[in-house]
Amino acid sequence: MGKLTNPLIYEIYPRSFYDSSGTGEGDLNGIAEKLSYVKSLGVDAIWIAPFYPSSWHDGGYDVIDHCNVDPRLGTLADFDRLVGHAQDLGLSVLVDLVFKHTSVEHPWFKSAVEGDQSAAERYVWRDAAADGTPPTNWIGYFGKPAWSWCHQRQQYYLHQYHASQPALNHRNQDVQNSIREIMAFWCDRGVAGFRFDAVTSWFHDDQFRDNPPASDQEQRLIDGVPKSPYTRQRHEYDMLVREGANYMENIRAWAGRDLYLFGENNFGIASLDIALDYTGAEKLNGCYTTDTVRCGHSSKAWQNIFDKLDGRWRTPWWFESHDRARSRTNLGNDSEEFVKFLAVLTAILPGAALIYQGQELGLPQPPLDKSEIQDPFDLSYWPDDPGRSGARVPIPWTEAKDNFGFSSSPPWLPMRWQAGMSIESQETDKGSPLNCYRHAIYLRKKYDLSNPIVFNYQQHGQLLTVFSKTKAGSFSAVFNFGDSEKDFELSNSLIVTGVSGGMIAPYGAAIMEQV
Ligand code: TEU
Repeated sequence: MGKLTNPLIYEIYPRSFYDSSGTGEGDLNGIAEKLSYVKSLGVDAIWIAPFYPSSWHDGGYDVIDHCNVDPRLGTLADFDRLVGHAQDLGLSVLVDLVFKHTSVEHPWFKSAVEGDQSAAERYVWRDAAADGTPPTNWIGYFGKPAWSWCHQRQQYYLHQYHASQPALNHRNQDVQNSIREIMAFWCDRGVAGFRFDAVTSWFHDDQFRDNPPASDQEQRLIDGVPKSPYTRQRHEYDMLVREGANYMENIRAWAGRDLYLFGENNFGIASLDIALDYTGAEKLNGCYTTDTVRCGHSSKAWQNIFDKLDGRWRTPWWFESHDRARSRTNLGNDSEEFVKFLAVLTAILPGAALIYQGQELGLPQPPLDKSEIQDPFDLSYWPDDPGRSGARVPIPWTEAKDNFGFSSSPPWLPMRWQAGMSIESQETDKGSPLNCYRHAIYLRKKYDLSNPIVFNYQQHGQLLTVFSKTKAGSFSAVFNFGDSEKDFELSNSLIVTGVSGGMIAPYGAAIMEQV
């Protein structure tokens, strides 16, 4: 299969996609079984969230062995079959590599704890402060101190997420060699590229300076909820770019030219600048970032983003992931109109884009009780933050079977979907979100909309208008981000939602061909 350029990538969270073995958790064979559905959407690639042996304290992002499959999800032979099947269908497979940290159960960390010095150097250790407290005031992303005490070594180890996820030291040669080997291992199995987890957090301040107390404004910058007494492991922007962004050149050199590499920017401040710094011809192809998802509901925000990117389409667009509450509820007004609005927007945005499983169904954020939640992020910020578990509830395949056809056993998170939301119901409904996504993706491909030669945009109050010229023609699009109707004349429309009788409704959108 050819090299990926500006791909449309479908994210699969394996535990919640499809369960082929009746355990209540999805698995690799389940993905393979349902690949033709994924193909039918028209996407170019799948990104499979971690399926490696894991201690499952952080949904699989606490890896014990980077080169294997967790027995709960299958085997390496299942993975190979999945890749073969994907290739037959013309779908590229991207896997998620977690190099920010490992699990405490990883053999490297276990050896480090047992006293092996070279294994210890793969991680970040510090002595306690004179009064026995952690060496710095850093707070992790899950809201707790970023240091945990290791009794055996009589030292603290750094972790910016859960205490079971000790941070790797990327300045260590053995870590770098392992990254190269792990990438080669998956390339040999036929993957077309990688998603690098939390890629902008791989480095820490090597001078171990305390963070200043966070200002109110800084606290609000983190997803709108004040979460910690200190800016959370807020590296100097300078260091992030100097060391972290330059490190991407090594990653590219180790991976080779042909792989599609993208990363997740989880740095909340100056997030677009950082994403741009991490990408480019010698670095990552793409780096997705919170600034772009947050502008889901404002025309002015889009104008700012487009101005800032200035044709550098290296920040894959996304509205959902396994880390965010469902967009219909979180960004929109819970209407089907909003779901279709995002589908149309996804069609015309230049560059790569991500779609998360179930986004194409317009699933709302499902209600969960605190007692049903296992995710450490959600447990820390409950109930102030909408959390991540809702997006991880398994997706509904059919209403005709128990557990919406996801599994023959009770699912690992309760499924409370409304009637009509399943894939089976939406397949037969021409006006469903699913069919709107299919149509939007079809247009994106047919007219090469992800690769514009010219891309202009204008914001007039609540309306955003876009003009795009590609090899396949000239197109205009309109999006109503406001809460009132606006005058609007349609001509030569390719896809329309919420436009009628010369008016465009709130969250109405259209793409038109200019003939
Ligand atoms: O996410 C990093 C990250 O940005 C999250 O911690 C984010 O702050 C949080 O989910 C709120 O939106 C990646 C993975 O996608 C996430 O699932 C992991 O928990 C995390 O890294 C640690 O590996």
